[in-house]
Amino acid sequence: MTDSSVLCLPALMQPQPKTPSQDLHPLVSTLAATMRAAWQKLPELEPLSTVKDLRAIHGELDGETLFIGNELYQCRGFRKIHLEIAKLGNGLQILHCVWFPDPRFDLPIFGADIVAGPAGISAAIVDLSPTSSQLPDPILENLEAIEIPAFRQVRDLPGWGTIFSSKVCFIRPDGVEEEDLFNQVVSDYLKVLSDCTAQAIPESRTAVSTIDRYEGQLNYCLQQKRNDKTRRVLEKAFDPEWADRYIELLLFDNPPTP
Ligand code: BLA
Repeated sequence: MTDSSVLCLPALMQPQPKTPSQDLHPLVSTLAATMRAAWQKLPELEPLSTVKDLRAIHGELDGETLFIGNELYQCRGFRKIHLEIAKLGNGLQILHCVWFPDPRFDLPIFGADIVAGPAGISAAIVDLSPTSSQLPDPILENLEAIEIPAFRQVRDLPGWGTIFSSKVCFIRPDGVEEEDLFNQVVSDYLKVLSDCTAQAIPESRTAVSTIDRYEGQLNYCLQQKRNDKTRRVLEKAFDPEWADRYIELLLFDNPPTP
C-alpha cells in the first residue's frame, strides 16, 4: 500500500491545530488505554512503517472539527494491529480496533467497535473471531472461563455478522457501570489472546491450515466491508471515493497471500 493513495484528501480537508485526545467519551479513552496496554506486551512489537503518515487526519465539516487518529503495529503473530479513534461530526465518536493475525499462526482476529453519539454509546462490540471453522481450542477454553455480565441491552447481529464467534459480545451499554463492565470484557478477551500469542508456533506458508486461515481472514475483510453504516458515515464526513479507498486500503485491506 502506498501512503499517497490514502492521504489524498478532499479539498475541504484542511489541517487543523486540534489534538485528537480532546473531548473523547470516557469509554473511548478507557478502551484505547486498555488496547495500548495489551499490545505493549506482545512479542517483537514494531510500528507499521508503511502507513506512518496516516497517523492523524484532520479536517473540518460544517464548522465542526473532524479527526481520525490511527495507530498501527505488527508483531510476532499479527500482521497488523490497528486502533482508530475518530470524531466525525454530529457528535459521533468511533473507536475501532482490529488485530489481524499472520495466517501462519493459529490465532483468531480480535475486533472491537464502539460507536458513541450525542445520546451515548449505541454500539459496543468485541469478539475473537475465527479464521477457520471454529476458534482454536485454547482460545475457546479460556473464553469459556470468562463470565460475561448480564448486560441489559444485548443487540442482534446484522446479516454480515456470521464472521463473529459464539462468544461475541454486542451490546448497548446501559450506564457507566455497564461501560466499565464492557471494558473489563475487552481486557479479559485481550488477555486470552495475548497469552495464546506468546505460545503460538508458526506453520509453513504453504501448509493447508495456513491457506485456510488466509482465506478465512479474507472472508472476514469482505464481510466487514458489507457494513453500510461504516461506509455511510465516512462518505458523509469525507467523500465516497475517499471513504472507499480508506476502507479498502486501511480498515479492511485484504491480507497478502502467505
Ligand atoms: C455499527 N459502525 C456501526 C455504526 C456506525 C459505524 C455509525 C452504527 C451504530 C449503531 O448501529 O448503533 C461506523 N465503525 C464506523 C466507522 C468506523 C467503524 C465510521 O469502525 C471507522 C473506522 N465494525 C468494525 C469492527 C466491528 C464492527 C472491527 O469496524 C466488529 C468487530 C462491528 N459496527 C459493527 C457492527 C455494527 C456496527 C456489528 C452494527 C451494524 C448493524 O446493526 O447493522
